[in-house]
Amino acid sequence: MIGLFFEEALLPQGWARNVRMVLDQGRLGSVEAEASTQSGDERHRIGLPGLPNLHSHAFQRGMAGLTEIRGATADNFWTWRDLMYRFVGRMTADDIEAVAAQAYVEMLESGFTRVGEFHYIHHDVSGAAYSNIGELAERIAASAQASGIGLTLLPVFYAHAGFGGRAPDRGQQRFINDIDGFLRLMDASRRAVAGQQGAVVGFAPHSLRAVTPKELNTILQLDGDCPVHMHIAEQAKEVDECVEWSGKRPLQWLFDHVAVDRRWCLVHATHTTTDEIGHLAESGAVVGLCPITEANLGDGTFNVMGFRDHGGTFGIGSDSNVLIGVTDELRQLEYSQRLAHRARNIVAGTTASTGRALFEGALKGGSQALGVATAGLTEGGFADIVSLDAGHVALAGRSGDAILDSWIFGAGRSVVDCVWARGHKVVQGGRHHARETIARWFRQKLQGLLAA
Ligand code: NGQ
Ligand code: ZN
Repeated sequence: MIGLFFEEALLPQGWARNVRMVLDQGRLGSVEAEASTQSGDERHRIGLPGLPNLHSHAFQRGMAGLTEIRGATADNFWTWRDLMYRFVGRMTADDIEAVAAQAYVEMLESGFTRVGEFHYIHHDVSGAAYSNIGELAERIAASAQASGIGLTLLPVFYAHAGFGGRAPDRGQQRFINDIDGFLRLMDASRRAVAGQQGAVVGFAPHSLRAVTPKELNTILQLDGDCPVHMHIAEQAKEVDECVEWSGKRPLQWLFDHVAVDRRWCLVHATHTTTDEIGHLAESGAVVGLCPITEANLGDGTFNVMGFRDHGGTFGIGSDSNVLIGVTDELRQLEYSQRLAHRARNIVAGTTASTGRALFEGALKGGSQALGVATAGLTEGGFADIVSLDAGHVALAGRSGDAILDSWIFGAGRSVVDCVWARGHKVVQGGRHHARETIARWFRQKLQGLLAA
């Protein structure tokens, strides 16, 4: 058992001084405030819980920065998606594993200790099934293992190209399963993570575009308890097509046909009416906001104010992984609101510190969405911990909430010192222990991919 001592740490009940934590087999055996150090304790100044990253497509890290060129036609989400499909079309299983490992290292170095991998590439480059349907789920599990990040694996059910059961496009062949295939994929995914402490398997109907109502109903009967994630109402065109198909907007349709509750994570929910916002908050589902990706893809701005006023729960995800960063996501979330409303300190509502509201909001919502029962630094919870470099100039003279505000708004990832994921210290001095080897592997795969 390892003892960690923090001069100041953020616990579920708030900031506490002289906090001693005992790490016991990946969990927090005890958390005691106003404690004294014991011999052998590792001492740190500032301790925070690690954050869950509730929505990632790890493979997209490999194309970061490669779609920022204006094409001949108007550039938008759909033209970006065509480029993304082309990239998918070239990635081998080895490529996917290396790129995911790199993404997970970067997540850990920024302060994410668990990832919700919304995993939808299931077949080989030709679109044919691998002999093992869990081949790529195993690659994702291996990357999580190599990096040490906690994994909530969300195998995706994807069957159609658009509302009304439209046949899939050529670029979508690697994603497609029928219900039987998906059931086998679920079994294989459970086997793929079986050896990993704290791993969770949920599932994800990709979007209302990709599943029919009948298919959705069938897969929802799979398991009464695990997390269910779905993309929804991200693009205006998607809302229009849904209305054309059903007479209802996507969220409205979902609430009318499915019992949406706390096990759900609705990713994006960018385009909502006031009614939908109220319903969303009351359902207890988590809204999965991916602020950097939503800005990068030109999605629009989620109605944080309305949602906050109804007591809704949100979490954050790095989605396309064009840039990976805890502080970057939280800052972008708040700034998108400030720009839209020409006001300041919006996510905070009535509480005082925006940094605190962002951080604790993302901790609570992310934990719920990823199937982690105990959020934060508390006895029995996972030992997912981040220490900050108190000597960083951005934190000069800061304590309590000002640490979070200054880290998020005045600095960034350079303030992260150590990160423990399920009790293993994987980042020290801001650097992941396998940073060099994984980066070398990633570079080698990218050179091959981009030369092709
Ligand atoms: C995805 N990404 O599944 O990677 C999607 C694009 C789609 C985002 N929505 C594909 N950000 O939604 O059809
Ligand atoms: Zn997504």
